[in-house]
Amino acid sequence: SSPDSDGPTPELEKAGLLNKTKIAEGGRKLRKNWSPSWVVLVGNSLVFFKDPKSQTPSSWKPGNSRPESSVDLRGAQLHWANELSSKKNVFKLRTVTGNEFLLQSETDSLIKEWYKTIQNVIDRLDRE
Ligand code: I3S
Repeated sequence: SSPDSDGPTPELEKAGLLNKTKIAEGGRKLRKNWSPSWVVLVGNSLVFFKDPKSQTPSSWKPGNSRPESSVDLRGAQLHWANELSSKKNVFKLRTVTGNEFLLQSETDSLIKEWYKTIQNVIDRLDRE
């Protein structure tokens, strides 16, 4: 395929370490299992990688590491969800397909930035 077949390279909006747990898959509730995740917001997707700190230096090669999973933000819903956890600074992301994730950080400013940036992407996609 031609280099342009996927369109322009999507813009990298944000990347960082957050605590993550998936709580529903296709609307079906899952058992919580919190773990640190390297989260990358690029184009219309939130992409999750294994915590780079839990890997050996040689296993973490940016651009060479396979995502654990990724979330299409089109039609997604974002809500603060401190009632869903004993942890502070928790928000819930729900995809159109009924997958639900909680994301959390101990750092107030950091989680607020993530919330704002993800919401901006969702709003942009809603207007398209
Ligand atoms: O909402 P829950 O069920 O109280 O969530 C806690 C549990 O998932 C717990 O694991 P167990 O399945 O072993 O009970 C986790 O260790 C906790 O982190 C979960 O609660 P928080 O409040 O951390 O989201």
